[in-house]
Order: sequence, then structure tokens, then C-alpha cells
Amino acid sequence: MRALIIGGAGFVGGYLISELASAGWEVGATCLPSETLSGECAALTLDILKKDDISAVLSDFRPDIVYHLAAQSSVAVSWKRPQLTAEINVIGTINVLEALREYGEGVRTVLIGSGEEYGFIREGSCPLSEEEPLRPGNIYAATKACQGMIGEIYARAYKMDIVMVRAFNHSGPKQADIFVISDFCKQIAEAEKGLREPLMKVGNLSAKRDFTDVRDVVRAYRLLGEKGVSGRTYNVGRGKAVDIQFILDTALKMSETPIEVVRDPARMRASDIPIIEPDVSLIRNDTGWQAEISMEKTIADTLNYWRENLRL
Ligand code: A2R
Ligand code: GDD
Repeated sequence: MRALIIGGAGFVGGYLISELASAGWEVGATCLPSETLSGECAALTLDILKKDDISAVLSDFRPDIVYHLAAQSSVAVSWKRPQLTAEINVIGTINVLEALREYGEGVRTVLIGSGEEYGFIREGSCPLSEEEPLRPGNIYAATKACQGMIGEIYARAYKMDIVMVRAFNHSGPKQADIFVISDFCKQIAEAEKGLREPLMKVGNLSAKRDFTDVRDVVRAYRLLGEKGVSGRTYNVGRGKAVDIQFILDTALKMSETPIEVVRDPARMRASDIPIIEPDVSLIRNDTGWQAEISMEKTIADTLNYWRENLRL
């Protein structure tokens, strides 16, 4: 199997390269000119805002399957840079799908969307099945809902083999520190080394989110590439939301130094969905996948990553 990962230099990309290469797949991965790729893969440079360049990459690498990961992936950034988020996540995805449509060749495409797409859910509707109506509550979520809808349109209209994913929160070593687990762990590691005052800055601790280890998530992506049903959308998550307070308490228990918690208004969002929790029976039934790595391990590994990788 020849897999092309678009957006391969991001957080998930590195893990997906390892997962697919370990399974014996031949992997090509793209990155922006400013980025570098790591792992066992053919490296290609690509900006998805340049459609002709996508066509050239497809003709060069000739994949059987394409994983589209490239995105502006932060909810927080999407409030500050809505145009950029829409351009990359919507126009960029259309460019990818147009290039794939022209390429033909029966290639399978896996589009990575988000659990955020469900947005303002009705009371009592958790766990959320894939049939639940989408009511996005932020710019990022709206662009990902749009990506999924456009994916469905291409699948139906052009009979393209497209599998869509709504990935819920995922974390692990090497994640950018703008995401909550990585953010809290980095603050602890800095406090332990005396690089900052022993203060933990936090945002909204009452939001409930469903966290899965990135190493489980990329296994789900491989299995969906192998066994996912064309045209279907799959939730990828643990199936059990916890509040951010739980993440904070678990991380603080691992700290080697006492840390005081302080609310940081800059970390509060213009609007934050109270709970997002998926029903994961569809992916379990179609692929046998379920999350295996505990949240405690994800947090411990992320904290150890920061302990070893702080730039002093
Ligand atoms: O923004 P950068 O410099 O971190 O680069 C990101 C890259 N990217 C692009 N690639 C090609 N053409 C573009 N115009 C473009 N704009 C951004 O996509 C980054 O290297 C990659 C996305 O990786 P992350 O931001 O680390 O996201 P992550 O956590 O790997 O999530 C993968 C997918 C995304 O579609 C998320 O929205 C979804 O899973 O949750
Ligand atoms: N980042 C951050 N920092 N978040 C905090 C903090 C803090 O100090 N304190 C509380 N939170 C809360 C946020 O308000 C949000 O409710 C939750 O923690 C998770 O925030 P993030 O880790 O920034 O992730 P996200 O949920 O906005 O988005 C991530 O998950 C989506 C899937 O549900 C990203 O990985 C998206 O790309 C992904 O699609």
C-alpha cells in the first residue's frame, strides 16, 4: 500500500508516518517549505493552497490512499485568524479534492475532521452518534463541518472513495503547547526546573472533552484506511468525556513541585462548548478499534517529554 500523508509535519503526521511504515506501507508525506519531516517516508513539499502543486505530488508519488491532515488545527487560533482558518481548511480541502478528482485512479481519501463539528449539542444527546446534527460553535469547527460536507458531496457526485473522520481531542508527547494537556505539562516541567514561578495558568476547567492518546488515534486512521466504509463518517475517540479540571488534577499529582493554580482570562474562549463526547460504536463495529492507552499514561508521557525537551 502506498500512502500519502498531506500535512505530515504536524503533530499527528509524525505518528501516522511511524504507524503506517511499521505496518509495512510505503509512505510519502508532505510538509510546507518552512517545515521538516521526521520518520521513514519520502519527503515532498506542498502548500495545499496551490492546487496545481497537489496534482504534481499525486502524479509523482502515485498513492493508493491519501490522508488529508493539513489544517489550521487550533480552535483558539481560529478566533483570532478566521480568514486564514477558512482558507486553509475549506479552500485547501477543495484543492485537495479537486486534484484527487482529476487524478482519478481509484485512490482512497481519508479526510480528518473534528469532534468540535457537533458544537452546541442538544441536552441528553451525548454520547454523540455520527447522525447527530452539526451545530458548530466556533470558526474552526465550522470549517471542519464544511470540509466533511464537501467530502460527502465529492463522494456522492463523483463516486470518489472518501472516508471521513471526526477526531475528538487527542494528545501525547510532542504536541504543541497551545493544546491543553501539552500546555499544562509544559508549565509543570518549567516550574520543576525553576524556569517560571510555580504558577499554573488555566482557562475554562468545567468544559468536558473526550481525550485519546495520539498513538491510538493513528492506529484508528490506519484501520479506517484499510476497513472503513467508503462515504461514511466515523467518530474517533475514547467515548468517555472528562472535565478539564480532571486533566489538571491528574497532571498536578505528577508534579515534583507544589504549584498554585491561577485563572488566566487570556485562556478563556469567546465561547466554549460545555461537553463533547462521542459514541464510538461505528468505528468499533467496522474496524474493531478502540482506545487502549490510559489518559494517565498520555499525561505522564507528555510531562516526561517536556521534562526532557525544554529549551533552556
Ligand atoms: O501551520 P503549520 O506551519 O504548523 O503547518 C501545518 C500544516 N499546514 C499546511 N500544510 C499544507 N498547506 C497549507 N496551506 C498548510 N497550512 C497548515 O498542516 C501542520 O504542519 C499541519 C497540521 O498539523 P497540526 O496543526 O499539528 O495538526 P494535528 O494536530 O497534526 O492534526 C491533524 C488533523 C488536522 O486536520 C486537525 O484539524 C485534525 O487532525 O484534528
Ligand atoms: N489550550 C488550553 N489551555 N485549553 C484550556 C486551558 C488552557 O490553559 N484551560 C482550559 N482549557 C480548555 C479549552 O477551553 C477547551 O475546552 C479544552 O480545554 C480543550 O482545549 P484544547 O486542548 O485547546 O483543544 P480544542 O478542544 O480546542 O481542540 C482540539 O481538539 C479538537 C477535537 O475535539 C484540537 O486538537 C483540534 O484540532 C481538534 O479538532
